[in-house]
Amino acid sequence: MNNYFDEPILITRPLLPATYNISRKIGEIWDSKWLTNNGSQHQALEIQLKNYLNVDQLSLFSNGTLALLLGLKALDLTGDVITTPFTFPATVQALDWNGLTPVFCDIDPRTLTIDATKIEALITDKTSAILAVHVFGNPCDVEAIQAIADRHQLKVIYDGAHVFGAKINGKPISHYGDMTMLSFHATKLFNTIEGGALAFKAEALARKLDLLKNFGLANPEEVLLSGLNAKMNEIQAAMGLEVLKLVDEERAKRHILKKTYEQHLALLPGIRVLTTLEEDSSSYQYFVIEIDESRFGKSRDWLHEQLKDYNVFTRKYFYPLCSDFHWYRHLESTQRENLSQAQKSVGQVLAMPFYGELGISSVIKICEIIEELHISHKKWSDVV
Ligand code: T4K
Repeated sequence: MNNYFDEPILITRPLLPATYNISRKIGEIWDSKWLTNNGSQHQALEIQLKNYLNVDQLSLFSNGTLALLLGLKALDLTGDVITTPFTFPATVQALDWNGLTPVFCDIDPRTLTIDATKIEALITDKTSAILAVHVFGNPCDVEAIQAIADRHQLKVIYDGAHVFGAKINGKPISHYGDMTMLSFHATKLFNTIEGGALAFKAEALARKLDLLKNFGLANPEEVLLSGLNAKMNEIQAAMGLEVLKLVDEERAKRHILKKTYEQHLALLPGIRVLTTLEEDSSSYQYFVIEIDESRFGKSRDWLHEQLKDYNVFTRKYFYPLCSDFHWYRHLESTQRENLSQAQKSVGQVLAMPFYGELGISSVIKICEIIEELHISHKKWSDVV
């Protein structure tokens, strides 16, 4: 195994500022004796992110899941929400915690986002919203979704955990829908260790979200809403201010790695790159491929396992489908025949190692390993 990596290669590593820059920031926080509850680092980050992302309104949270959970709450949704089964559990768990019922819609085979052509058939008088996910940075069909929502007076919420900084037709992706959640988890392109935000347009929502993430407290003696604690603290915000300075360079590095992957994987049959967007349109969050077993000769699960022998750890995001969670078994929309594309894709998708520090030579080596595995399997199957 010439191509064995000495150190484990993971799908991502956090973007880390130099320790002296973080120490300096922590010094500022210590001097201020203000650790959380809308401190100066928090305020600075909110302004800088608004400018960087070019959004009207932005509200910071302690993580993306709580941002989504409280965003849904702020919109006063009821009953059923049409969503995708192909997502991270947080998307549907945010519905659960709001007492909302997910109605699962199948996905588009090209982008793996909700199939907009199948949404309308699922709408009933109980439907209050569409919760769609820009999966791996692939944007949903935002125009079609908005047209459906307008026809049926539904709210549209995007789980944009994977789309920090991405644009559609030159516009920030969060321009679409009533609100977009962003995740700033350590594994995201832009991170605040844990963290997240909601981007939206309606000014009235800003006040409501400020209340919801701070126990509904209007002042020390007035509780206006049933909220919870979802505030981003000063160390998270300080981390964000430093990481933001590194994001553009990281995007440029990931662009080169993406090109390298694409160039080398194009030589292999049965591998399709799912994250094809570039430049402004891309969030450069993940590099994800799909394995067509009938052409590649072996399954996604086989490749995932074999790569471990070379110290390469890919991920089968988003296996299992959310519609297969045991607590949804009673729901009609979880029936497998309604979700045939999602059932197929969930067995084919593989997220590859993708972060600037990985470097071009490691990407080439990973592609060579895949080629080696493909050839050795082919030789073997030609013999038997
Ligand atoms: N909606 C969607 C569509 C999402 O994908 C997510 C989160 C959310 C909502 C919720 O947003 P948050 O509440 O998280 O802000 C990871 C992340 O924890 C999660 O944020 C992310 N999506 C999901 C896709 O990936 P795991 O369980 O895969 O994480 P873990 O610990 O296995 O880490 C992934 C890789 O990163 C590993 O190979 C190790 C590496 N890593 C991880 C951490 C935490 C590091 O190198 N350093 C680190 O500090 O969920």
